[in-house]
Amino acid sequence: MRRARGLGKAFQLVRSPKEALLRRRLARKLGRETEPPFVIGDGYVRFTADDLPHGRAALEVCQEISEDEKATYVTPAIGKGFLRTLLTPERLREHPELLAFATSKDMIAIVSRYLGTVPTLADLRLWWSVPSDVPKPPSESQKFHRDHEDYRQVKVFVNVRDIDADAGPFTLVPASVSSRLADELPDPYGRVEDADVLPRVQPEDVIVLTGQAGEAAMVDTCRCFHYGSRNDRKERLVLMLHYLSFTSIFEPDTKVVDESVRAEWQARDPMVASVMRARPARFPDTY
Ligand SMILES: O=C(O)CCC(=O)C(=O)O
Repeated sequence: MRRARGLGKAFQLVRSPKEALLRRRLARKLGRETEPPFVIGDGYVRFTADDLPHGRAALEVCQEISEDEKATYVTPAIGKGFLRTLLTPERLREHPELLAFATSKDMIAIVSRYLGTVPTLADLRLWWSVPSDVPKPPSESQKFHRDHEDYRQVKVFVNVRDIDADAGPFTLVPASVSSRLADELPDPYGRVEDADVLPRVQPEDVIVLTGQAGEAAMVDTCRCFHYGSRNDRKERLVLMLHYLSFTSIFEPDTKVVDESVRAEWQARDPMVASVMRARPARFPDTY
């Protein structure tokens, strides 16, 4: 898996070397110019929506639209039944606060510092995890796993409503502990049973993102084992932002940040344009 990932990244680099280089340079420049309010430590950091520009406004939009979106939700033919996406590209266009939050200079400075490159915003979703009503054994992303888009990536999770233990909170193991755990597991790239994880880590190494509406975290889901949506009693609503390096192997198949949304944001400013840029692309000469 590590070798396949390395080859995939090399391929992306060969496709657009100039862009990859410029993004790295820009990340260094941003680091010199912007002192972000916090940094991502051991593969994750907790914060609140009020710590970043437009965070409160984005949270309020999600709270406002979620009831309507739930009422009109149509189950898609494919996808996980327990984890639903409420936001549509149309809603994103109607509520610019969401992309303003996702592309603020502070947000991009934090993610760029962690990734070493100015990221692309691969996706932005309002996730609705629906209760199963009857207890079921965890399946798919309800089991411990790591994502495979890259060696590093950043997902941001903002609690849209209060989330307690019954609402299927996102749960993670910090990167350093996950790395040691991966060395001990027979199949560290697959879905892993709790029985294989929990005896190998300390209870305090299992970080559960319960909290009030507005509490949030940034998580490197490639380095940190994690799961979520194990909820058989209460629903969970979270805003999820997904940042990738330009050279990441793949992006999500279906995206809320689609080409029409990107196109409208390209003109805002060079930084936003670069974050919203889809692959493959060339940096503008004026950049
Ligand atoms: O919160 C969840 O339901 C799990 C999501 C997940 O596995 C991921 O974002 O990679």
